[in-house]
Amino acid sequence: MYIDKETIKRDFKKKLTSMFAEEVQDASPLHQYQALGALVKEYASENWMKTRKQYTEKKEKQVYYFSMEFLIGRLLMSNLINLGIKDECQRALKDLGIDLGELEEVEVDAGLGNGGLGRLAACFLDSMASLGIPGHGCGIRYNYGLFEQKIVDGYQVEIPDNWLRDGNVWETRKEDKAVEVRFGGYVETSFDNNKLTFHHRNYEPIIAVPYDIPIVGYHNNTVNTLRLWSAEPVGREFDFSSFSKGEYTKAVEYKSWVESISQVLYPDDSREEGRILRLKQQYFFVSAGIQSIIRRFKKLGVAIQRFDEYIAIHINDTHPAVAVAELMRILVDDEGLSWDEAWRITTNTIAYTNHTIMSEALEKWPIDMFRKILPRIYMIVEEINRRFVEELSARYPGDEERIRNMAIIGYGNIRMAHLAIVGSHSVNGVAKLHTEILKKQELANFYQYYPNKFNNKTNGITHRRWLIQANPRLASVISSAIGNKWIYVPTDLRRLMGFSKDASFQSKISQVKYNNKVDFSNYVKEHYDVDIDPNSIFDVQVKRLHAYKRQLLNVFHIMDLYNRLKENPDLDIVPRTFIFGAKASPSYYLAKQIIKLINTVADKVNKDTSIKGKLKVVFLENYRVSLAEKIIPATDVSEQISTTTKEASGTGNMKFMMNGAVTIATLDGANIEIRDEVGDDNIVIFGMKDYEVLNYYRNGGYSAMDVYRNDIRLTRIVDSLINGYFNVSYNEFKMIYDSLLYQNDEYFVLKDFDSYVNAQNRINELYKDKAKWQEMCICNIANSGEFSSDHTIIHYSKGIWNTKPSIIL
Ligand code: 26V
Repeated sequence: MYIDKETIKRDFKKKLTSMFAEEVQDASPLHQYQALGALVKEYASENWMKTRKQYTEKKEKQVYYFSMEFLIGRLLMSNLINLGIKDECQRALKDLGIDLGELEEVEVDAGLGNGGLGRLAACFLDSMASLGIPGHGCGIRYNYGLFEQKIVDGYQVEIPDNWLRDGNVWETRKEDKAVEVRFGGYVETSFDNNKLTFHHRNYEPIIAVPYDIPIVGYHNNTVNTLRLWSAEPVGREFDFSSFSKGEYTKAVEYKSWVESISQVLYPDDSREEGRILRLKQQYFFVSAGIQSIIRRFKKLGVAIQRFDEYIAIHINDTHPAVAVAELMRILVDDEGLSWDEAWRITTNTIAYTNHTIMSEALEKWPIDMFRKILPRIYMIVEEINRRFVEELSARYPGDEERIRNMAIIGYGNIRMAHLAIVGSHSVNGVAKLHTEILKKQELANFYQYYPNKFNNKTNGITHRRWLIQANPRLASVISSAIGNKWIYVPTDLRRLMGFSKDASFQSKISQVKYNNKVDFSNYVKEHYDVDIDPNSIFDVQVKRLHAYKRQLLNVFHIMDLYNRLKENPDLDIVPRTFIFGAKASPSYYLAKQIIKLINTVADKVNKDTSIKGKLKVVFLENYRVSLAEKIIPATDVSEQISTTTKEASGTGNMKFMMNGAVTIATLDGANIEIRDEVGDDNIVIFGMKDYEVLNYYRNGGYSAMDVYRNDIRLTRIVDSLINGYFNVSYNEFKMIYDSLLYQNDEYFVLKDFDSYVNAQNRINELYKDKAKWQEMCICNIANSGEFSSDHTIIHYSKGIWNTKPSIIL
């Protein structure tokens, strides 16, 4: 799309007038941002209509990505870039005395996700639209996203994320597309026309109202839709009738009960109470989403028996797995299909991605709770289970244990992963190792039973947001070397390999990094009043705080380095700035202690002038998408140090690589595939191998206590957690201490310590050789195209969904 500067100026002023009756110079940055956002949305609207129309007219197969989380962050800049009007817009605003960069900062992140899983969904939406694939998102419009994190006295404090306070310029409320979702009540059966029929009685109805957000493809006229559902009480009439009967309180209660459903995103912590509400959230958006798909499908005038030829539904983890039963319910109860026909359609339509082997994240719902909330859905799950167990008994006669372990319902629970596997035609892991572990360990029984369902789809990231948008300096240096084909075909970045030893190109790359580091240093100075040196190595670990991600290992290395510097202030190391960013789940106490530890170490180290500024530690508050966009382009060393086998894929690892950081990593998740791309010389690997970890988990034999006793560095570090070394209360880090020594260090922090310190020493040496370091950085950028989510989405599209691009002219 091309719009000239003068048109943008005129349209922008008009928007300010119509929305706020203000002139440019009188409008606040918020109003300026809102007017610009509304204008950009308007520019996208024609193509939005066109896209929808073409999909319908050509009866294109469409895919719906069902996810509890879409961590989309900000949209202004990515929409401007994808529409192709960023530069013109920047110039227009400049003429009006407005800095586009400043307006960008006004936008509040849409933080509707916890971490990797939610961000992946957002990257996938961008890639589907940019590839012209008819693919949409379906989720929940939470009134509150993931909590905002404040650090007070070194502790995490959670603050509600009221992201809708000033409205959301990107969404359109579609009241006419609302549907009803039913909870509770009971089911009556009757014989109508010789057919067993089910009647859901005495249920609580809820209205699901969709809010649509345009998903703009890159320079291709495609605009797909992210549809987020909001829960509302049924009609005003309800309130009035209750009121007139003197049941005012009941009406108010009903209203707040309904609204609680889309009120808040759950942190990814299964310890959290209030799981009932989460089950309601799941059914709420799944039912609404499927109803609206059916409604759209019916407009095509195609027989319902062919539903699966026109629709693919992808479920992002098990959170939307109730889709299997809901689609069955609609096909059997509402459409009158036979069970077998409905089952064929359902399993052909649905596909499932597993994102973790962490057992605490495997969803189970107690039968009683499930049945009470979703009585008809429960009956259907029971029937699916009954038939599945029958099949299993035929295949494995007498093998009761196997059958019990594989059943969907067992030990008083409904196992959502089993429902998802049985009810879909494809089950995929998110990196090669992860998929192998699923096949050989976690889901081995299912893999034996359904070998053809299992497949791998290694995760990816959108290079448009994570390179073009977040790092414009780098994007421009790349294009000046190899042209801009890489923007459309990201694997074309490989051609940078031809420049990896080129001194002049190396110096350009190094200059870009330096400038990004200066920008980030200024940000840290402004927000944290900490001076960091852009000439030091920026060593960064940003991700959710989890024991398995081992932020603790990173801290222990810092403590060791500090001890060494105290002993020898002239130690020959390149100055280092260790940067952390991480939210801990509110009830995950160990994780919160680790945050406190990082801040405590930071305090001690940063104040100590005797180490001559060689070491700084910064904990960034409130890590989120928009902060990731600032820190990743400024990073030298990317920390990907999870306990091998535990990180399903990781996607931050790919973002850093694409921005020319060197990775220090265990051979876990997609780190392995990154290593395969760049080769051993361009990544620093350490730590236990997958088979060693699996062997210890299976057979035991690890003694954390021995490792602690035999390594004097570790004795000192671990002891300092409880011996008054830090100026904190005696119990402050007791839980960390106990997890290592008395719970035998489940994640092998102590075991991998020595190998990690050696790897860090290698980083130090490598960095000293400027040319070699730059070569490594270039090699990482050059090989990152493989990890564009465009690539991933092409594989989903061909291998799972059977969708194809629909070019919008
Ligand atoms: C778990 C739970 C448990 C119940 C409360 C709500 C909730 C929400 C999220 C989760 C965690 C889901 C698993 C997850 O986020 N996995 C991550 O997925 C990324 C994308 O595939 C992958 O890169 C990461 O390695 C993986 O940890």
